[in-house]
Amino acid sequence: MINEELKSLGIENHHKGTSTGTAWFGSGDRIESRSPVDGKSIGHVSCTAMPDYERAITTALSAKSAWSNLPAPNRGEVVRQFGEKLRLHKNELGRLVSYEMGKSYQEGLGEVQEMIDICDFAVGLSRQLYGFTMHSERPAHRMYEQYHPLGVVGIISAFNFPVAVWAWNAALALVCGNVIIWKGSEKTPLCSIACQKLLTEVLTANHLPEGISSICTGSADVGRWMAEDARIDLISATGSTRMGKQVAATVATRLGKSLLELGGNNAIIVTPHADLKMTIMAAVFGAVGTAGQRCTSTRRLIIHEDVYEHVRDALTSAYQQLKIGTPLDTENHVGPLIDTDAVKHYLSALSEIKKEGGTLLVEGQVLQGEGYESNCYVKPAIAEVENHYAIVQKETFAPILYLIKYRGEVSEAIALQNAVAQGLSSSIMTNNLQEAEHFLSHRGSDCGIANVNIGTSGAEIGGAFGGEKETGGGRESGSDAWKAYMRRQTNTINYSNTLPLAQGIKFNF
Ligand code: UN1
Repeated sequence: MINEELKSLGIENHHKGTSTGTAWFGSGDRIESRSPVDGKSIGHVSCTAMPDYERAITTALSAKSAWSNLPAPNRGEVVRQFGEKLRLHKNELGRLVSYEMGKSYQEGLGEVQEMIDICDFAVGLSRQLYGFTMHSERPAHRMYEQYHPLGVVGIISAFNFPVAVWAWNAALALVCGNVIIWKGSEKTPLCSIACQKLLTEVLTANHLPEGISSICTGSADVGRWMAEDARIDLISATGSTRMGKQVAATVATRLGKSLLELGGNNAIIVTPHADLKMTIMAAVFGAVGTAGQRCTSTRRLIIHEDVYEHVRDALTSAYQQLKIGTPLDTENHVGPLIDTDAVKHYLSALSEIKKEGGTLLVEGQVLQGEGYESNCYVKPAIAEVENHYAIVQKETFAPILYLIKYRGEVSEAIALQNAVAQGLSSSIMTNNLQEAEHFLSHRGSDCGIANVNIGTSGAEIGGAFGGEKETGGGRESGSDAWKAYMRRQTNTINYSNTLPLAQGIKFNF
């Protein structure tokens, strides 16, 4: 089903999971990529064993100076060409994302569009990368700051955004003058191979050396090697909070830099002043889009008691209309979960909800029969719960939406929203200015993303993306997120013939 796409991406015969560009190797275990869409095998890929990793990192180090010596706008030109390449291959790559990961074809295309957008953003950035100048307290002195490349940037990404999250990191890291080494998810190895192939074609056409972009394939072991490796200047990791805590601790013991984008537990607050039609649309898309497998998926709805019943009834009836099936058919709203392990987590969350006293308004179910052969399709569920339940406090990567009632002022809803360990994305649905501004103030949402009258997911690349608390604190993508990929240097230049000291200190000899 996907053979045409693999062929036109030039990866139909690629079974090696390690690459430094044109070289492909891998002597580790063979893993199979199986589509959650139909359960069929897409291909086998050999993982990265320690000697393969060593070869990749050595090659990356050897490419460092060639790439960082290239002026930043020239690096931007290479990234521009990569964006053009992605435009040409948007359909095939979008389809591969959809088939290997299980999100809808529209969302697969959306991911590739995000890659194109971040390339455009990075091209502009390559002529900026601004530092401040400041006035010295000493006469005839000048002070300014500048940003230099870090060296090697390691990228660890998750299955749910198998291409876009890499591209956010890769495009910025590259224009900032770094070489990159990427471990994508072992659940979506062909997406990683396809991206590496496309970027390598551009690097090769520009006569650039091997090692500017590398990939590794494998499980947590490879991630650990990277986290422990002092030759990697920055580890940018996207995934679960559990993974992030391990990476952060390991990188911290060598005082390395890390950029973490971890779990969310995102809520929409629905006040009595909400446009309820928009609310239902935002909540349904946020909860069931990508089968609830975005880190920005809507997990909780915190609804005022005055509109609670209306919202509850409208949602349960909207859920009856949902079409669940192959994500390659645009008529379907909900595709499969990534694998049968994810289905197990979904089922155990449903039984936890009941155990803790929650009520399932829309029951969950694993679907079977024609079209559901992969055993990865589940019915989105809605549960009435209380915010403090242990299961509600956890991020379950599945389409389970929690309804929580609040009474009184918006501050009550905000308190509930903030009463979780994660702090990624949040929204309020209201047409009341005071409520909206309260939510956005320092007394409001404690998340990295706070929206008004839109849902929690679907962030644009132009803003800095990431969150607080157990979400890890890192920011990727737009705004000044690029600064994490460079080292800052403060420079003071004396153009006088004397040597005045700062703070007025006299030192005569
Ligand atoms: C993620 O789920 O890891 O906000 C990233 C969104 C996307 C990014 C999600 N643009 O839905």
